[in-house]
Amino acid sequence: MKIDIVSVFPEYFEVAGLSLLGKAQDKGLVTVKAHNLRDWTHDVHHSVDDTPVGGGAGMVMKPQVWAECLDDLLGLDAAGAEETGDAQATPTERSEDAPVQQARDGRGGRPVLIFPNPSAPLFKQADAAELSQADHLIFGCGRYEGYDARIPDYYRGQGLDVREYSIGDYVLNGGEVAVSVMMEAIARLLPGFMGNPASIEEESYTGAKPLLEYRQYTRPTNWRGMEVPQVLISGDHAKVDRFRWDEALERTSRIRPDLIERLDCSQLDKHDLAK
Ligand code: 6GU
Repeated sequence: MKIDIVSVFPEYFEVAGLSLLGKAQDKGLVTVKAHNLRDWTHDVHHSVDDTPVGGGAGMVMKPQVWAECLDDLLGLDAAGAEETGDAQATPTERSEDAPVQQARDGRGGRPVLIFPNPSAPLFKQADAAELSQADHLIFGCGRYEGYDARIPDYYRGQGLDVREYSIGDYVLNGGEVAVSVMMEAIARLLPGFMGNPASIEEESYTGAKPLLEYRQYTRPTNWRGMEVPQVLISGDHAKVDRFRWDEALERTSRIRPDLIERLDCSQLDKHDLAK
């Protein structure tokens, strides 16, 4: 998988060289490259934003700079004359789906464009799983009060797969942290990324049981006078499974009742339904 990230703070992504993501890069499973959006500016101030049309506080990221950058990363020709005239018009005989074809043939398979946006749908484990199948992801980090809404719309119009996601109901200063979160959630699902693939199977939100996980313990079984639940040292695997499933169900209904509402009831037995 190839990951390109566009940001005005590309240094932020130096961390991608560390930890498991760094190892995955060494193994050739994934390559992560962070680009500085300002490299696609032409003015002396390298400005990437402007005041909002219609008024209001803050600044909005300009579409021209983003498009020059994204066209480059996608291997697309400049689509046409820009409002400012800073990109030359290229009137061609190109057919409707030519840009997508170009993008596909360009750098590593059909790309998916992803823009973090606090006002977008929530990024879920299912999205991470789906995106882990892609060959090429391009993340565009917005800063300040966001980016011109025509940017994602334009690339959708070009036939590209464009996503906008929020990572939760809180406000961050920009998309960088959100991209780190999404990138890690996606990359760890790549085959060969995890040392032990079984640890992915059992996790919360995935697999047959989309519940919060049961609590874990290790030795010593008595620590500072605190015992681990006796059933876990009974050696009775059926009882251990039952105990863990009960705990997962109890914790989920208490902490995340929204997950219980979405639970497939065919996964529950009489014992569960009694509670
Ligand atoms: Cl994706 N961006 C920003 N700026 N804030 C957020 C977010 C994204 N998701 C939650 N808060």
